[in-house]
Amino acid sequence: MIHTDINKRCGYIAIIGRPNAGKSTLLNAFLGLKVSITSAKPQTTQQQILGIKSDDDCQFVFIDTPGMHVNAKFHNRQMNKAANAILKDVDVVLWVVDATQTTLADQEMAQKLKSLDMPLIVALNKSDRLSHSTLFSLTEELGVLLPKAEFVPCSAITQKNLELLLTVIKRHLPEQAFIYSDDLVTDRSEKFYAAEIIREKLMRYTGSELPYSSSVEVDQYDIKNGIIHIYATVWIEKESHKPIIIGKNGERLKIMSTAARLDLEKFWDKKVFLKIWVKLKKPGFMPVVN
Ligand SMILES: Nc1nc2c(ncn2[C@@H]2O[C@H](COP(=O)(O)OP(=O)(O)OP(=O)(O)O)[C@@H](O)[C@H]2O)c(=O)[nH]1
Ligand SMILES: [Mg+2]
Repeated sequence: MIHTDINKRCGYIAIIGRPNAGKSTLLNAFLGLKVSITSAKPQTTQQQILGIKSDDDCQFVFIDTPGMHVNAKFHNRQMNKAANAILKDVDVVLWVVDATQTTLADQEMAQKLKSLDMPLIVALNKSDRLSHSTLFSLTEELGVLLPKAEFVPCSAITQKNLELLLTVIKRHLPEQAFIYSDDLVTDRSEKFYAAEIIREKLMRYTGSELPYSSSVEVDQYDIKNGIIHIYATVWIEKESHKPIIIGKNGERLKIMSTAARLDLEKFWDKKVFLKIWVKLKKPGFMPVVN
């Protein structure tokens, strides 16, 4: 149902920050649902994803973004360009900082964000691993660089201060009718979501270089007798990557498939049948983007 009432608030919130800061974990915690994949490896999120939270009187339209690098090398330039572009069109910017690992790059990011016109909220994330005094000094340090920003120490994992963060964000959203239907949680297709969840398992269960050089394509998605059937391919660049994904007697692929299936069943609240193939990319091959 599309709402037309006034006295409601609705707006776009860009979630930005360095890779691995916890942006996607925070978005999922806000929604109470995994819409965006997460992992301990940097550059897990590769494309912008909308996550929509609709309360009675407020619709938060979050845009999860790939991690930004302040000093961008070539392969990250495109990602930074995309992140910079969204900063022009949102109502609020939520900068997620990994408070356990602040570096000079965060100071540089603060300098960049200083010139923003829209409200800036700084989430000092991973506070579950820090003392009050450390959080206090970090707030003071960044507060000097960003005098207009609002700082909220929080933890996406323990959910600490997430309600407070939402209240602070809500104050800055414009009064207007909801933009999206209140039962929509993401803008992405089922095929995209399934491919992302499989990619998450690759990120989580395999070594460092492999997930970045492989890609996932969902070849088929349909519902038969109330069961969702998904056929997917993991495209790899080298034959030597195959055993890494498949594992001894297919064990690792089995573990990854099961983990992916359980996530998909939880998200859709339906039974899922999932079949994954691992195939070698041919030179010049570009998989279809779901
Ligand atoms: N201890 C702790 N760990 C967290 C918290 N939030 C996120 N993490 C962990 O940080 C890692 C990165 O989380 P992501 O949500 O994937 O980070 P991201 O900022 O989306 O990363 P990219 O998509 O790569 O830019 C994961 O291992 C999370 O479990 C938190 O509040 N506390
Ligand atoms: Mg992410």
